[in-house]
Amino acid sequence: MTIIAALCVAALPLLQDAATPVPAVQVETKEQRDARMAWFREARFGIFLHWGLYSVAGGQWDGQRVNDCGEWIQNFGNIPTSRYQQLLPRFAPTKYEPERWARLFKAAGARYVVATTKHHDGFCLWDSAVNDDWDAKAAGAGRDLLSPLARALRAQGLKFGAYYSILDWRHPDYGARPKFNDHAKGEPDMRRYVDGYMLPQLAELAASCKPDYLWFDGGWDACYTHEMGMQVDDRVRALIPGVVVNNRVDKGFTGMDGRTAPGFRGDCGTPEQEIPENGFGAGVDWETCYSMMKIPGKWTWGWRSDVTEWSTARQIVDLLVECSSKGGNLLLNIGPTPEGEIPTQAIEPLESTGAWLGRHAEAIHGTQASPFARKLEFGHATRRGARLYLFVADAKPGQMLRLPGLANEIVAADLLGSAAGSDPAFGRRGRDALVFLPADLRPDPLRTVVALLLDGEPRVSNRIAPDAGRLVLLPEDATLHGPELRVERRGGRANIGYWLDPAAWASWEVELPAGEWELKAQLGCKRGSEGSVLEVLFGDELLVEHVVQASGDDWETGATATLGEWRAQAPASGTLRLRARNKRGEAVANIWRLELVVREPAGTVK
Ligand code: H79
Repeated sequence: MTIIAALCVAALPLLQDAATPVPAVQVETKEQRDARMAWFREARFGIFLHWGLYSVAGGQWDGQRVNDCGEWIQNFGNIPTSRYQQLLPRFAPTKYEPERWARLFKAAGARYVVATTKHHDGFCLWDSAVNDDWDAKAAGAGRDLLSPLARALRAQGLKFGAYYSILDWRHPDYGARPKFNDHAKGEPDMRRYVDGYMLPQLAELAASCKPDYLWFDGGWDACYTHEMGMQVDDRVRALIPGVVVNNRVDKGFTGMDGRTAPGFRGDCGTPEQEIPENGFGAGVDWETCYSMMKIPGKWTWGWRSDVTEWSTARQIVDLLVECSSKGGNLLLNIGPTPEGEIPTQAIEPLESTGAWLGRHAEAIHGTQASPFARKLEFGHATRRGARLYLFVADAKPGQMLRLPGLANEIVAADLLGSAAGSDPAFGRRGRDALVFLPADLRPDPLRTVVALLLDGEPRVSNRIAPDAGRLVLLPEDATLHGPELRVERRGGRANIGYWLDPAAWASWEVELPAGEWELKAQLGCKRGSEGSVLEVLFGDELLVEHVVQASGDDWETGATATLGEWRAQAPASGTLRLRARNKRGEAVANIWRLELVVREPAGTVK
């Protein structure tokens, strides 16, 4: 070892003590990370709790309804802090029994619970030593509400996660002080907020509850910087070895789609009220948070007295299946009442979800994302080893389930849970595996699940191939190249649009059997912009050219057109490309779908 290297090694602990950001996560090996994330990946289902002073207000202030999320009432009601704090003595949850909560969440099939320790209003649900007048001790509760919850959850074998808002509407040092904060005096000092308030509070939580998971939120104001994000991330990982930290700890979280920009901290992505179209890809952990409580036109996280709609067990199971099939978790939110009860309307859906999950645990917990890149016609899939689980929405007796491109042999097929009937039959059609639900099927009222045993790990060709002589190419299955071109959604129908630059193009990976093919398209062009020339290529071979016609007086009206036909001499796999030779008006065209129809299978007798 050279002297310089030896000095560097010796200096490292000193640097860490000086709170210099050290990329703590990056020094972890893949094996270490897999071990640390194991419980999170296995879990698939967690419960989110939003509970605090806003629960007392319940969405109403001065006898008026304040629209939007209950936990945002101070902001949307523009309530001065001096008035908002009237809620403090009223937060006296006399019916709070954390053991009961823990039993319910266990019965629901959840594996972890994330509870608000401090939301944007700054109120702390524990007895914080750095905050005497704005915590559970100072409230009607008069005591720490979190440690008993963490203890009760762990007694049920559940993990405990702590939600912590970086954003703070009350603290005088928080850098983006809202106008309604009439409590704060002097100049805010964000450094002092992080070093003198946030970090000590996180140390308190580490000592009292030792969270398995830290769920940061509200770090989007410019006063909270990437350096602070790294500092907080380093500190909590030092305080709680092995802790899981969400991506909102840092600034790489860019929006409610929950992705993490490269180079930023966080173990998991955090989509909010939405499930990513295709997951986040292999090896990227994520969790969708979703509230089961709705008011007209919107959801709420904190309890409101005027909630009109509660997620049903069917909706919860659908969300859970969809997240699992895309390799993510569902964090399902409930806002407990100010008295400390889980609202009665939440109980039946949670218990029914738990009953379904109990019958189908092997198809959810510890599974991996579906091996099929595109949406399946019948529903969703998960997998574990050589097992493939098929979740059938509205299963019908005798229904055929198509598994496009599954190359494996199916060894066995069973109905799981309470779905009853003979064993499903199975077979093949070309490159697709087929499974047939039995004629005597009695479906599961929530979701019918078929468990397949394959001859090994699933091997799937995700190229798009014809079904019954038709190859359908949809916008959501396309790879888009070039500027601006994007998938637009209007009224549930997707189209490729914003084709403003004729250099942009779209492609699909396909399998093309030999034969005489006709290419049709559903496309649109606003009158006055017609005349651009489309080209369709397979590999480098130009198949057809087509002059775009006007289809209406706007860009929303599509029409069906035949683009051309050709003969494929031999079957081939490759890239089908749609490009433009030029642009004659505002845009080239909007494309709703391409469809290849075989006119005459070449030399095949079936
Ligand atoms: O606690 C619940 C909500 O109160 C909280 N997160 C959930 C779990 C939440 N607070 N605000 N929001 C959710 C939405 C905020 C969206 C925006 Fe932004 C913040 C819009 C502009 C700033 C994030 C950053 C999205 C775009 C830029």
